[in-house]
Amino acid sequence: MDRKNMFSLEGKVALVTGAAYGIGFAIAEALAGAGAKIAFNCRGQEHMEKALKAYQEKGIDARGYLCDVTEEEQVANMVSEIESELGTIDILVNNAGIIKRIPMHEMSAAEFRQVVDIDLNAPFIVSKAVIPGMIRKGHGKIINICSMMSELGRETVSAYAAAKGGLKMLTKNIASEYGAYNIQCNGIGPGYIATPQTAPLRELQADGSRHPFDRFIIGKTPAARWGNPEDLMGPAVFLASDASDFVNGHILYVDGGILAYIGKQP
Ligand code: NAP
Ligand code: GCO
Repeated sequence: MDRKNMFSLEGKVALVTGAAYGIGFAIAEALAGAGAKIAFNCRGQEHMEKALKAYQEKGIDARGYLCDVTEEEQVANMVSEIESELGTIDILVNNAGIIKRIPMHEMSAAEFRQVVDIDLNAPFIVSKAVIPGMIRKGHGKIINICSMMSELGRETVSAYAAAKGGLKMLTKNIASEYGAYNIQCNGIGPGYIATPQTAPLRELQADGSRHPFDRFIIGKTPAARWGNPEDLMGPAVFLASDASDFVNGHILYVDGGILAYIGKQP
């Protein structure tokens, strides 16, 4: 390890899934800032065009690929295109994800399956596609974006919690199975982050007051604030870099202290 540049990603190729905006975009920006070449994907052409413009405005020459991460053939084609255009993938961030907030007894099996398909099956599919290249190269970094719901449950998010709990264990299993190939697989568990995914939980009420859930999270977070995607940038660079070569199977919670805190007295 070059101790002076242990956080450098110069010469590395990073794929960040679902990085058209939100947490994925911030992580891709951080990895680019550390020197990585960036590939990202999403499903929507409109999202793609806006994302490419946003990356260019930040001086990042990101390559975008329209790909549904639940579709194994699309993922295989995307990885093949990245490898021919940028080189073998050194860093994979499984970030793409959705949530459905529906009481479990009202949720259809199809809705449950859709969340698990994107949030758990897809990280398996994409990791399976990139690991052979990492083995050939003799190194690799896989970062799975987990959640508070990898540890905790709450009303209406049964599918999401099941998926993110499974993603925590998939992270540990990839770490176990591929550590011998100098591949490190870790998770980042963001707390409550202000992105489109959580916008419904922060909507102002008709009387202009804060959403009850917004107030709840402020009370459950020692930092007394929502996180921003930028709060995840440093942890992502750390887990993508040589500085974390002996960190494997770890979920790094970036939650402002939520998991450590019983919560403010009402
Ligand atoms: P977001 O704003 O909803 O962005 C999700 C991204 O994933 C979008 O770029 C979306 O683009 C893409 N995506 C969704 N399904 C996809 C699919 N099947 N194939 C390819 N791309 C897909 O979400 P976020 O808040 O940034 O969250 C990103 C990740 O962090 C998710 O895994 C989420 O579960 C996790 N997380 C979020 C929070 C939070 O508080 N925000 C906290 C903990 C964990 P398209 O729709 O165009 O495909
Ligand atoms: C919810 C939120 C959370 C966050 C995140 C917390 O409805 O509870 O969407 O699930 O997205 O996963 O870590």
